[in-house]
Amino acid sequence: MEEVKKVRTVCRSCHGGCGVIAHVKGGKVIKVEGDPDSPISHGSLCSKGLAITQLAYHPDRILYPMKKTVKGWERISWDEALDTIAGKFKEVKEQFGAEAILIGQGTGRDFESHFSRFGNMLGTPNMITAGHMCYLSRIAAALTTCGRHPAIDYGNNPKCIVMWGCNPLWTNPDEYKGVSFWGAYQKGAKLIVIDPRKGFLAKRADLWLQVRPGTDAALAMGFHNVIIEEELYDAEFVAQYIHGWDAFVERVRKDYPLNRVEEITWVKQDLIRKAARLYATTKPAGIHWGVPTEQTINCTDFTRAAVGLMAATGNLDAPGGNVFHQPPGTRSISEFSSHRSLPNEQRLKQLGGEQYKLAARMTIVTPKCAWDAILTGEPYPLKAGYLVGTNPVVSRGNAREVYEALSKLDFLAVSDFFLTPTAELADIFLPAGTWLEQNHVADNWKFHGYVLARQKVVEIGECWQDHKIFMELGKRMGQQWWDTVEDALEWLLEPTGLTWEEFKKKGYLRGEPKFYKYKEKGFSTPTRKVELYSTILEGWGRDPLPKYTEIPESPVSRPDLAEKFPYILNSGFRTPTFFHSANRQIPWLREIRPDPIVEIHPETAMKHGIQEGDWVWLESPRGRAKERAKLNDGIDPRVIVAEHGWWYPEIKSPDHGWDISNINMLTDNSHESMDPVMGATSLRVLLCNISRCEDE
Ligand SMILES: Nc1nc2c(c(=O)[nH]1)N[C@H]1C(S)=C(S)[C@@H](COP(=O)(O)OP(=O)(O)OC[C@H]3O[C@@H](n4cnc5c(=O)[nH]c(N)nc54)[C@H](O)[C@@H]3O)O[C@H]1N2
Ligand SMILES: Nc1nc2c(c(=O)[nH]1)N[C@H]1C(S)=C(S)[C@@H](COP(=O)(O)OP(=O)(O)OC[C@H]3O[C@@H](n4cnc5c(=O)[nH]c(N)nc54)[C@H](O)[C@@H]3O)O[C@H]1N2
Ligand code: SF4
Ligand SMILES: [Mo]
Repeated sequence: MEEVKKVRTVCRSCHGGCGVIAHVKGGKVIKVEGDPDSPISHGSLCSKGLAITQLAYHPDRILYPMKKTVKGWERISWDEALDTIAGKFKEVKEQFGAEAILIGQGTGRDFESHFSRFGNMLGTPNMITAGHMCYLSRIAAALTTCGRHPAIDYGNNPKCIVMWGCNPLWTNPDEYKGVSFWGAYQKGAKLIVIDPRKGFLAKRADLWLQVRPGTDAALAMGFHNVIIEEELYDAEFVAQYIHGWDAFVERVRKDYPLNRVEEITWVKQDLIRKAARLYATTKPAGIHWGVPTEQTINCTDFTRAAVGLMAATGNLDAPGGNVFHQPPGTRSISEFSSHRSLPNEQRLKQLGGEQYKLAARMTIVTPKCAWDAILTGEPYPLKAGYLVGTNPVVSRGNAREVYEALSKLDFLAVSDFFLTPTAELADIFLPAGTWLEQNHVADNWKFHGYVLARQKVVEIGECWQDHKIFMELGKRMGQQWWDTVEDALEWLLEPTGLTWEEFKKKGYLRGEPKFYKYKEKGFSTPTRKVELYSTILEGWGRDPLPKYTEIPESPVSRPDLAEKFPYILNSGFRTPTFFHSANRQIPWLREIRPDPIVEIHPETAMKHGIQEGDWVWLESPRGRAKERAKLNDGIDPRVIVAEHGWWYPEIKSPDHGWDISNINMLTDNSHESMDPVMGATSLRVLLCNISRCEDE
């Protein structure tokens, strides 16, 4: 019998981080299990991580490069694929300038260092990611306010946790896996949950605030109101370290009395008062906030107001509060990505850069500006694109427009595991390696203070890890890269004194924890203080103080539209089995959740003659999508909660049913609906109607 070899590595079926022991037999991974020594996951793995063997060895997975011909997809060599892409890109660059090439990724996939280096060296300022409305938007707002991202410090046992629009037990996002939260909660922390839906955590919370979707910025200002009126703030910190406190207090007193906050947010004044008191008087207390707070016009203002709460209560960079974790000492992503190689005159051409200044500061383009440029040729046309690990036809706002725009590009290359609806629009398909097939210093883009050794376990077909694809494509474009993927990792690790081989053996590195760092150096903002009054926003002619802006498409702002579309659609509910548009073809996962689910209140169901399990149409001014109704009395009857990310891999090429249950057929990406400095798309709050599908 052939022996089973065990290899220690790190998962990345979501944003990644969980430690894995992969069991290999006969050159194939036969199963994975949790690594008990992982500082991130302590032996736990979720359903998506456990199902990696079904993904990696899926019969539909594409294992070699392909080109599209009149007869359909045809296998080609890596040389032909990369030469074709490089040839096209050179042509476009010569004729239209590098800015006419769009490169795009989706959510954090642990290759952003290579993605940005490739883009910068190519000379295109037009890089789209999910960062305009996810995570990077939070980092950007935090940078302008307090200089760095303040992550909740579960390791030092917060006594009060505010779970603000986040569901970490299912989503395990960014800095923390659900298990870290659960550990702190089990030790007796008080729990405040702010969520329009009564889920697992809301049911266990000491206080549950059922907020109207999209109004979190107003609620945060309501918390401030209580903290100011009852003098629950840390007077010493405020006096020494907050810039613009008096102006802020005036704003809060004048514009956010609790009766107005109740009217905006639907949360009773008493409950706001109780929650603000609990947060402000329990020390230490941490806020863990999630992506729904970012996917509206209030994206930047919410994060700024939330950072304000951490600062005013003295919980900023305090153990068990919200802390600035120390980096682990490797080279940073910005160093790796060679920022300076993007010439300033190219930077200035960034689409939307004049309008979305905060996004421009992070060198990302809100995708709407890219679609506009392709479809209208204004301010200049985009001609070619390379999309890596993203399925925008399903994952971006206003899917119909995305589809039209990508179809209109002269040339598109896509790297993925499968032929998704987006990949079907490409001219060249590149087969990417999964996390089982890559060497990387993982998690180096996160703010949790760790880097982790992800080591290659197997090779499958002709798939290459994306890092290698960027390198080899880059070299063909005349860019400076290292000879091998591992050589680049050696350079990343160099300041730590470890080689890649040594790092692999060690497993991970952690920055030495240190708190209250501001006492020595202040905060990394222009005034060295926490800027509740932002000098940066002021310089851009924007409101320097946080505020709540009514959602442009809500029953309040558009009563006319609400006559036909009376419900608030809260789209993007995550489930433990899927990752956005991924995993619909994985048998173990699809079996658990075979259909797209939309949750409605029983009263709403009754009004429309809908019963549990019925297929229903959801419709907005932009389009419609079909999902299956599930009754839930834990949501407000005025709100509808729908899953996103649905396409049907089982419906064959080329469209795979991308427009049947894709909730982004309904979402809006108009400039009026977006955050004015970040360009965050409004995915979570819009108006819709519902009806039973009569043809089912
Ligand atoms: N299984 C799985 N995990 C994932 C993902 C996935 O698709 N599937 N996606 C990953 C990505 S890219 C991200 S960004 C993260 C996101 O992860 P989270 O930040 O946890 O986001 P969600 O699970 O979408 O929403 C969290 C909670 O916010 C509530 N909510 C909805 N709208 C609002 C609102 O307006 N205000 C407030 N206060 N609460 C609201 C929802 O009901 C939900 O309970 O998850 C990551 N992890
Ligand atoms: N309506 C609505 N829409 C949303 C959201 C919402 O809440 N509501 N959430 C938004 C958020 S927060 C985000 S971050 C975006 C995410 O948007 P995307 O990142 O575009 O979505 P995914 O479906 O995760 O990724 C697309 C593809 O990446 C492939 N992939 C996975 N790993 C790799 C890899 O290592 N290499 C390569 N080459 N391919 C890989 C998968 O097979 C999948 O086909 O979606 C957004 N869309
Ligand atoms: S939470 Fe993410 S990193 Fe952890 S096992 Fe699941 S998919 Fe993998
Ligand atoms: Mo995200």
